[in-house]
Amino acid sequence: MGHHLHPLTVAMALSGTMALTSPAAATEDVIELEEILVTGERLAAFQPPSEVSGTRLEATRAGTHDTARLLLRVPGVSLYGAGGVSSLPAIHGLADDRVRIKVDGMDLIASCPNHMNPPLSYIDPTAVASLQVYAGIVPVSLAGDSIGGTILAESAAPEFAAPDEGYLVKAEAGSSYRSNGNAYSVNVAASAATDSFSISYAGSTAKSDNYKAGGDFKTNKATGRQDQTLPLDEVGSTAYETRNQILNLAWQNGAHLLEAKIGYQDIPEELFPNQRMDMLGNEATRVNLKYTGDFDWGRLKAQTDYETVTHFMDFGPDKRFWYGPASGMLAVDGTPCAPIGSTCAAGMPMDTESTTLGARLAADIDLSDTQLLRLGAEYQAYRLDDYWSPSGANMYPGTFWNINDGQRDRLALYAEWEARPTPQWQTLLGVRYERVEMDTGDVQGYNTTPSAPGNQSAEAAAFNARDRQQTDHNLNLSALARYDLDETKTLELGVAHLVRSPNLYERYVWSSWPMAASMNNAVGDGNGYVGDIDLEPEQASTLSLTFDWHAPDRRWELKATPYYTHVSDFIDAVAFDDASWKPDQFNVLQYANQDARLYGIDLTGKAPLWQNALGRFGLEGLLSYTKGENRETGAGLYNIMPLNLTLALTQQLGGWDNAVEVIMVDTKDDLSEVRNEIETAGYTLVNLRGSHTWARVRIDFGIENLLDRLYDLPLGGAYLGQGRTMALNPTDGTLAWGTAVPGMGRSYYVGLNLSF
Ligand SMILES: [Cu+2]
Repeated sequence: MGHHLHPLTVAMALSGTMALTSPAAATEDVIELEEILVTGERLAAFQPPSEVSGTRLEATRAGTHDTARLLLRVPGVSLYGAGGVSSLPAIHGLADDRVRIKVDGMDLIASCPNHMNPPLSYIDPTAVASLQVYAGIVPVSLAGDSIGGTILAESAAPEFAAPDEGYLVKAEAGSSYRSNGNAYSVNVAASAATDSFSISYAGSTAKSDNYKAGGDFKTNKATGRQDQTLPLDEVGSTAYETRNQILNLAWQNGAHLLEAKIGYQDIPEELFPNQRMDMLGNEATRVNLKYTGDFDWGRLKAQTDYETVTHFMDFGPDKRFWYGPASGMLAVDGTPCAPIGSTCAAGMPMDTESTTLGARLAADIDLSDTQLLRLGAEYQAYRLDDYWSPSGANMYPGTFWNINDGQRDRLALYAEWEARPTPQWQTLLGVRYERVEMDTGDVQGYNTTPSAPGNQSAEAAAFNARDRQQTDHNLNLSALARYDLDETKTLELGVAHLVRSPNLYERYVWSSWPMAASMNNAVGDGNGYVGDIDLEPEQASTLSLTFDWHAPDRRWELKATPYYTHVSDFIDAVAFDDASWKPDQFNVLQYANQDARLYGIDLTGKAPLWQNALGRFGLEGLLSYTKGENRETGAGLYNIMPLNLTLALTQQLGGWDNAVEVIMVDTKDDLSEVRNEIETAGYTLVNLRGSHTWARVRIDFGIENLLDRLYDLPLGGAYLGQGRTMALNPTDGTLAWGTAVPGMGRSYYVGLNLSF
């Protein structure tokens, strides 16, 4: 915690001025690495407040296949629960599309009405070399169409052989096992390089069954127990299987570096405990071309990338079971009742297809030894189709077009000035303009006759009669100043005004038919959502201060970051129809602009305790508090992580690195009323972690939730992991409102990594 690798790691590697050893090889000589980098410092880019890389990254990724979980101990970050590899990071209470997430520089977009395939789900934890987090205040060169902050995920930079070395050949292999859910993963990486050409490949696969909670959680406030088709402690719809591959080619010639990254992901199954559907197929292909050049005047970076996503949803096994015997309508085990028709349905296929084209040009101009000017232009063209093929019963006879030919194009220009007027002062000032243009084609329901269920025909006709083209002009500003009072105290002050336009689902999802609306839900609360074409962009103004008190060598440190954000036109939700909205149930809601504010504090610290024959002992801590308020209703904002504290007692001895971790989380009772957000109780968890590093071998092991506590995930949403999920509020005892998704019970994990 608070351990800080120098951010130049990425900047230097990208600029091609030095080839960086992979973090896997760095292991114990992290300190040395820092020193090397610092000596090469020119005007340093503003350090991101947090970075996860090197040994810290390796320790964090043992036992998880979800890249977002690598951010769990980053100050200010909390995670919305989703599928096993798709958690959505929130920064200071703002999540999902409100956070700019770049994977190897690409702005990836979740193409799914439930945001099941968010950006970080496209890179395996074992392929990540570093994660940098900017909370709230973001330099405009890294911001854009987001208000909460920025997360930069980078895979390993290319390595080249030294000029007199001839060839460089490297390989790495790893495997992990987690007892809860019987989860395992395998990853391999290999690279070969001359002094000018480098080729590398990384592939990984991970698989898990449903996990088990620390006890029986299926007690439903409304109806007693839910259907008992699964053991009472088994969390339905938490299984997954993923496959990720990256091929990276790079050429280096003097001060020029050209990189081509080709990525392919195939997720045959990822089930969702807080969604009514499951992801039964996700295929993404990416090509990413990047040029970096060093010139007398500075550095030039050019990048273009193209991604296609094919996403498919239907009911996974735990959601399919109910239908056979109870309804007499749908097949139990997936055997289709043929032919489909008004009395026979075979599931509910939902397809989403998208393409994303991105292009970026950035110039870092060295004005002097102490001043840097960054100029940049970015373009992104996004296309999305979301359609549901006929499957019978009410979902019949035609195709339901949720979004037809959705378009969202962004054009951005920015200028950013960074300076070090005196050795103690560092300042940054930037302005960024974005134009966001959106449009979509005509829609239709399954059934186009006036008697179709849920008012489909009339709502489709009204939507089609509207002009749906929208253009937003968004102005972003940010200013940061850092001042070293002396070698043990640093003060940092930031102000930012950041703007995000609504996404395609927020503006263009059109049906209030509960069955259809409940398929559109990006937050896992079980409600149905209807869009609003006239939504305005969200505008967030943030003020943040960091006081950083530390030993000159950072053996101990204490950091406090209080922050305040006011969001005008925050996209919250209101009842779609006041007359039918009820407490303690799922409802149909509509996105609406409302004023909101968020404030809180992050506290982190670490201190050495003692040193004896058993090693060096230390204490690390992280405390986070966030409060979110809807200023119009006075209610809380949805999914705000309650007050929480993580303390770790660490021990280092030779190659051993061990820790006892205690996590304390308060009750979540500051709730979004309109969403009928479920209260969750406070809890304490104990984790044990160990690792040993040799020159070419690293082993990680541990026990998470040592005491097998049964607890609800505060940000896990509503449990929809089994039973009859298609009815909004079923009355037959299955899956009523009121059960939260529980966290994982006791779990043993072990991970092994070898490098050659
Ligand atoms: Cu989906």
